[in-house]
Amino acid sequence: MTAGAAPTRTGGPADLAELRRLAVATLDANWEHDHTVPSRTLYPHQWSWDSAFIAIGLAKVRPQRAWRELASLFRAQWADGRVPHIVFNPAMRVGAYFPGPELWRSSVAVGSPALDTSGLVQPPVHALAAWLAYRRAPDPAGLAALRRLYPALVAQQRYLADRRDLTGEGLVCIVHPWESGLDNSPAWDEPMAAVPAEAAVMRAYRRHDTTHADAAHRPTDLDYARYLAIVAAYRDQGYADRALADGHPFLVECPLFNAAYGAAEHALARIAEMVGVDPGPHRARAAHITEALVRRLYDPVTGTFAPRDLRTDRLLPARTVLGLAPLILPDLPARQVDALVVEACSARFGVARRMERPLPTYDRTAPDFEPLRYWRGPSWLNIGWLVRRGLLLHGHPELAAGLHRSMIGLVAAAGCHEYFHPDTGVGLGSPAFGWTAALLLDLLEEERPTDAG
Ligand code: 9WN
Repeated sequence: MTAGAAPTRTGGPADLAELRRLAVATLDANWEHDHTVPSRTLYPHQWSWDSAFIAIGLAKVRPQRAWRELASLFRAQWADGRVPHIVFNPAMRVGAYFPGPELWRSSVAVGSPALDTSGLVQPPVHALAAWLAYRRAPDPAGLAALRRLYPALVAQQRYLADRRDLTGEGLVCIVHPWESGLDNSPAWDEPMAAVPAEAAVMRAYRRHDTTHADAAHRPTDLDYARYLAIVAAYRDQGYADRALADGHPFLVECPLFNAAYGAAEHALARIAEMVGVDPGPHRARAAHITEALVRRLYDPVTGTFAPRDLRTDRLLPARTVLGLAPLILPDLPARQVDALVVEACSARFGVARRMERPLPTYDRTAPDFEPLRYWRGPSWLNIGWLVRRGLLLHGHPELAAGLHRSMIGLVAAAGCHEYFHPDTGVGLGSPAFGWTAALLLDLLEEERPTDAG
């Protein structure tokens, strides 16, 4: 089915031209001097992986903005190369987002930039985004932007390789669920249960998210108490990674984060070729990451990838959509590709040529599947976009077309929501969400990604 046949239901934009207009209008409305806010209400600052996805969508319609989006994010890169997961807009009123700069206190950390930021990172999808933005707008201005970004993208990878590979085995760890981007995924339930905190901690703070979104669709107060406890542990070490091995409360190797880390080296090899640098070292690193991912996170019993908890050295049991993310690696071996296609097409995730229900973020058959709560079931466009890309890369165009149709159908019916009920398609969270609009635009372009694009 083509995008033109996207289902339309009452209340949603009717046709493709209207969908395109809605997406562009959403991105324009969220544009804030040099970046796009994910949402004016829920997330009024700049977020790291949001900006990467947004740049991909902006490239065709607002190419200059696509490059400004990435450039503004990288202006907040720390001296050690980390790209912070939030860059705070100083023009926003205090308390516009919780937790704000007063909690992160980045300005007193060694090597932090002039702007207030968080001290965490998010999945490094930026090199891939820069490469895809260039493919979508391959003009001299784009090439100049790629040239400027290349050293910063290399430094971002270097930070991860040098500071976050705690075992020396070739994968990098995340130190907070927020770093996964899938904050309250059931994947994190086991390690989070071991983080000491009580829901009562939250009485000292005022959460902002639950004034803009239904509390039943967001993480719980207990989740937030633990999020803050982990931030405090990291911040009180000055965000210095050398202390992580000495009892940091959350240390996990995540399959999505590491798939992005590997895909970044593939993208950097392409960018290096374009800007006249030897791509060989990037190719070698990419191969090393894929090999480590298969060795450390692939579970032959379940036939999918799982996060490894470094505190227990065990694979975590929840079957989440994080396990499908290694499909974005062009060099994933056929054995793992085939197993992930089986997993994707199982009743757990329901990918099919004629998908009847949107891709969920968690195993639909699990007893604790929650279709309304954030990353514990709902469907998100960035995840569908990544899985679709992986299916295309590995020669499954019919399955990719099913996902494509289902994602366009979601926005056609409900608008550019942050996430969607995985059965009914009802829109949840922010109603005008940046990456939903951006990735919808990209999907509407009907590009067929190959290894290169
Ligand atoms: C915490 C901005 C971000 C996304 C994350 C999503 C959510 C923040 C929050 O919003 O996280 O970083 O306040 O819940 O989980 O993936 O980048 O859109």
